[in-house]
Amino acid sequence: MKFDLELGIEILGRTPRILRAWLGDLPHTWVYRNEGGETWSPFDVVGHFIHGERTDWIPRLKLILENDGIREFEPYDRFAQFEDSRCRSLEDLLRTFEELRESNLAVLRSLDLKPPDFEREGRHPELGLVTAEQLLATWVAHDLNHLGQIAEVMARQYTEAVGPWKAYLDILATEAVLFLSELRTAWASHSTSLLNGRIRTSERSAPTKAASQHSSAKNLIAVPHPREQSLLEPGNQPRRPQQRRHRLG
Ligand code: NI
Repeated sequence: MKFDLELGIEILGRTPRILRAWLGDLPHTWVYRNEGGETWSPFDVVGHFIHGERTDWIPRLKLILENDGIREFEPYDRFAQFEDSRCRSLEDLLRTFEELRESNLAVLRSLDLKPPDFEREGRHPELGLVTAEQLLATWVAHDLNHLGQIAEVMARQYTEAVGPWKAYLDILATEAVLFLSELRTAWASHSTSLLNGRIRTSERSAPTKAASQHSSAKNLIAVPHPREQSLLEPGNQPRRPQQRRHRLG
């Protein structure tokens, strides 16, 4: 789906309300528990949202518009929330995030971006040149990424409590279990396809809609299962990290 600013703002504007409705008056047991080790609790994730509002999205957008690829972004500290959130209440964090997001969306609208602005570039310390549009799309996807992380850490508090139903719940699976499951699916699908002699390399990477609708017909290609296709792409790693954090900022 191509990026659209108004559609993106629809998500960005909702995130503070989602967090308040979800966590606002939730018992501490849900809010402060992580998955052990260096994993994040829902409280940590809210702090991370705040740090992004202060140092990442709008400051980087302004840098792009003012310097157009010349000045490099400041590296993003993905662990700053542990210090910044110390001794603060969840209510305090939620209110801070609401205010910062509202003010940042007001700034975004006031910039009145025109089509050429979306193509302007910034220099990321690790990724190199990135466009304003990519930054804004990442802002939206990043919100959803960490909302997913909150769902994960909360669901995984019941990893043992659900008993045998754990086998049916992807959200409770460890990375290793998911990878093995995907490998099995990929191997089963791949073996069948090879036996039928229906795979052609060029079509593997770009199955057509018509082909996927009629894959049993004699002269049509076998369409890889989406999981298989994903695994076969060069450089693809097991799909799910332990938590939906991100390596880069
Ligand atoms: Ni993040």
